[in-house]
Amino acid sequence: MLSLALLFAAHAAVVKPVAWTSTSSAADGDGFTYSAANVGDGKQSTAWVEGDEGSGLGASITADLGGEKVLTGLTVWGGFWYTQNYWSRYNRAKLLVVEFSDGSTQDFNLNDEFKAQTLTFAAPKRTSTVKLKIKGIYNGSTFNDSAIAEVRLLDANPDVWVRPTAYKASSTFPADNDGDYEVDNTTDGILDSMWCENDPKGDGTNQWVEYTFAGPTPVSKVVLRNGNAYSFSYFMKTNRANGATLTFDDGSTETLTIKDTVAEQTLSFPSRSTSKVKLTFTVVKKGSEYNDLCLSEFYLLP
Ligand SMILES: [Ca+2]
Ligand SMILES: [Ca+2]
Repeated sequence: MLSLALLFAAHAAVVKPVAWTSTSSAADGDGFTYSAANVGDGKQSTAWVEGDEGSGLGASITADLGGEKVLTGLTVWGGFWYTQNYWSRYNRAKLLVVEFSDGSTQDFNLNDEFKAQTLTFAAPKRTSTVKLKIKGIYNGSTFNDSAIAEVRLLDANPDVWVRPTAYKASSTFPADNDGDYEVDNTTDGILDSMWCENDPKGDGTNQWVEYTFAGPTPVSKVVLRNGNAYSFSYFMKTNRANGATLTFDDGSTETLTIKDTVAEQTLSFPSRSTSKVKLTFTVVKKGSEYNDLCLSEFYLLP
């Protein structure tokens, strides 16, 4: 039973709430907003921060699903993820109580880690709302305010994309205060997490990433977010791909023309069955500030 539940969590489709609300939120300022909507904007760097007098114990956020859905769990980016330094300065949830629309609850103990954590429900749950209430905290070093950066609600439907079982890259930029730059950041649904190359001399041309599947799988399109998709401004500052070659496990290739846009794009090619796909960047558009090629999101679909 347990392994089945874990399997659901690892291969579940994401349920998008119609709205997030909170019991309180901190006043916006210094270019930051702290409303509950920030936990559903697809960015780890934006967070809900509660606005209570105290530490945030008892504060909650609620997702309105717009009707009943069956959920199997959720993935939470606990704390304020603007940078790892900010993360350590704000309170993080230690005990999170998940409450459903029928009033039933389940408690989850979170690790104090700068990492997304997937919480799997005891059984698939039919509900129209999901409330996350902070009942225990890890203390921040500077601010006595609790934060949650992002929440993704999961159902039992399989992914519509092909989930890789392994990732590889020609090079990877070392982790810094903003987090890491590993290839699996391209399939986490988060716009401001990404793979970036670490070729000290080049602009990213001929660098590559590779996605391996559990076995031969039909693929005929990719959905991607090019470059650094944190914002238009960061997109323009950072190298992004304008062309690439897909190489399949039989050695055959397809040429991709990638648009120079921060918006999501879908590119199609003749369908084939393959157990891995290598994406080699052939045309790179230089950013105005950082000479590193990045890719924020990349999904292969049947
Ligand atoms: Ca966010
Ligand atoms: Ca990402």
